[in-house]
Amino acid sequence: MKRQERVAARSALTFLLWATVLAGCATQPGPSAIPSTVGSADVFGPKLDPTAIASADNLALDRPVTASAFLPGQPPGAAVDGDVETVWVSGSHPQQWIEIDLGAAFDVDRLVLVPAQDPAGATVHRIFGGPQSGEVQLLHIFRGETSDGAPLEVSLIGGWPGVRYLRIETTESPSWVAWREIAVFGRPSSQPLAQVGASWTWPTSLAPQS
Ligand SMILES: [Ca+2]
Repeated sequence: MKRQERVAARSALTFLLWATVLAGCATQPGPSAIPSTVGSADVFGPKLDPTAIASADNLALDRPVTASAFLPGQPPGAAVDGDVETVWVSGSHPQQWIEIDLGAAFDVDRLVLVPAQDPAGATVHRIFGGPQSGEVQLLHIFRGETSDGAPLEVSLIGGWPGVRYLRIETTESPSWVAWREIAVFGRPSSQPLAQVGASWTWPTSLAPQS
């Protein structure tokens, strides 16, 4: 083989190797494959701090809750009572939703969701928030492998502004939709609620990725 042909053959082989590596990267699921809102970070299965969920800092604690459905003895309020042993159970597979009224507008900068799930597997949870029930926008999508009791968490520097109603819709799951606990953290919104409601636009930098 002439030198030029050997060089060409090596180049072709190098190209094929890189193409194989890149194709492998594109199909390998992993943390980087989980979409997250700009400026935030998803954490699947961090060590749970029960005291934070049951503390007064949890804006969702004991707030009014509605849901698409529930089983007797496992009402929507069990998802915001500060106790991971009590569970809201919809009694059905997706799609199901639960909505919390925080009682006032907050700039929400952290969510912790503790699923009740059997079996473990791939789930998709869409998080909506807004100043009014029925006037909510998509904030974030959790998409990944989840299991019973392993918290899902998202944090956002600066927070999602003007959120009074928080709605979690589960669109995919191998299990009945159920939550052990939903905890919400943030600070009073810097914008008056009426003003937020009258000019409800979502900053491009906070637009969720699907
Ligand atoms: Ca609970």
